Amino acid sequence: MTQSGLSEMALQDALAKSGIVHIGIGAFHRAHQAVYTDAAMAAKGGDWHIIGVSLRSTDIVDALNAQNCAFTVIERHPDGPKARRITSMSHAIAAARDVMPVLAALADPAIRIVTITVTEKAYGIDRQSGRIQNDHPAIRHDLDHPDRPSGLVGILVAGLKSRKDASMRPFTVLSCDNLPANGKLLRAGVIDFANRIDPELGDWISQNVSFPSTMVDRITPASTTATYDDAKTLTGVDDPAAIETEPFSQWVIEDDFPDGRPAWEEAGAIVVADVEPFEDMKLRMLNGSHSLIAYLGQLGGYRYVRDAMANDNFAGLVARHMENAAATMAPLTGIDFARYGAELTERFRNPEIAHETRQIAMDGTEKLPQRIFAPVCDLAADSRHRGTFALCFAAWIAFVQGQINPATPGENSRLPDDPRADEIAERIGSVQDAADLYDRLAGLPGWMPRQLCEDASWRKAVISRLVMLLTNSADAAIRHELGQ
Ligand code: CS2
Repeated sequence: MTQSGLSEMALQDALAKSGIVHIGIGAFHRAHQAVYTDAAMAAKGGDWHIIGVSLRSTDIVDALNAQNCAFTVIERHPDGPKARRITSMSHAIAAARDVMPVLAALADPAIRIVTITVTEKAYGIDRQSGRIQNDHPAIRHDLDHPDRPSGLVGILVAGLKSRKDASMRPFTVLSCDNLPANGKLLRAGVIDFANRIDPELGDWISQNVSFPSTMVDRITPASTTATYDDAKTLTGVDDPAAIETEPFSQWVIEDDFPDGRPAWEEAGAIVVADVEPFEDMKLRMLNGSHSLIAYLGQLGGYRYVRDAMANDNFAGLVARHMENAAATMAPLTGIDFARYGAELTERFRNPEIAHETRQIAMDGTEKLPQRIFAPVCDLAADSRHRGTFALCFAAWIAFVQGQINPATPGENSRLPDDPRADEIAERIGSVQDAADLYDRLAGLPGWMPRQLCEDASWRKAVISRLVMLLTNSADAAIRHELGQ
């Protein structure tokens, strides 16, 4: 039998016990939804295995299929690592090699939910308008080739089209990325895309498809040789798909699954009517602090989050930022923001977790809008809570400027790891002046909200901190922020 005949058979076998297609099978998915689904099936049964789709990488797909899609999750507890084998995935598909099996899975009635972790930059949906971004490479490709899509939105629309054409019920679409109102945003983008190729399809989606929002949380550093070595020691098996993560895990889900769902609450998921306040809390307090640690950490030579947290001033700054972020939100029944912040601090300090500031520093243009800009917009212009937000933005500017024009002699210029890297580099050029840098970068089209673009006190606050970062050091800027 041919290779494609074999994988077709494997897919058919997998579909017999599956209920979910998951797009984006990176470490985070394997540490999170795959674990919840594993526990939900162990507790309550159900044919909810996951068919995993990778949009870009082929290695992880081959590694998973070679081991029946079972993999090791190492939880890094303070008293040593614990390994767990996860068997909720049934089959993996590399969309970059051939998207047709993905579309075949999406057309199959067994699939009732499509879950997604593709990171912010893969959406190609404008945050403010909810319209698709015509210049996003995958969107552009998929509008031209709607029957052979390559990106998230194009694949979802093609899958939903096959359901409509066959008069079948649609699947529920569950975005699990760190974007505010992720379900609503994806719904708007999917409908906009569908309308461009077939307005009737757009109507059908808006009337029939549910897009619940979710808040997901688990700190999952990229796997390293230490991960694979520990997996081997703890389980006796070589596992190139092993991942490592912290013990903590959280999933808050809006309950809107017309065609059912696994009993995720059995594994601790919290099911609520409105997830948005939880998303804001996590994006602003956890992810915002992460970005602050990442940029200042990169500037100050702190390789891991735990190194930054081991410095008293840095930890004091992070605590201040969490208070500031909490001040941007309305009270949330049953949640004490101070306690949530204290728990985050403990998680960031975990000495067993080697979470690189470099990893978090990636894709700043995708992350800062919800982590920094949106919360600042919810504070008064003269609020004392703005300082650490301004410092984070200044640190991002200094970080990308330093990559393009390194201060250390002999070090080569690098493009930042960011989907807008070319634009950033072009705008920075050889500019060194803080005010000029701010104006050029804050002016990236469609990025910083207009309210902030027009806010002179925000501009001043960011520039004064940027001057300190460019002429002094990250540690000095931290001390200054703390009033020391
Ligand atoms: C991090 C997140 O890389 C990043 O931007 O802030 O991946 C963070 O670790 C997760 O959201 C934690 O749930």
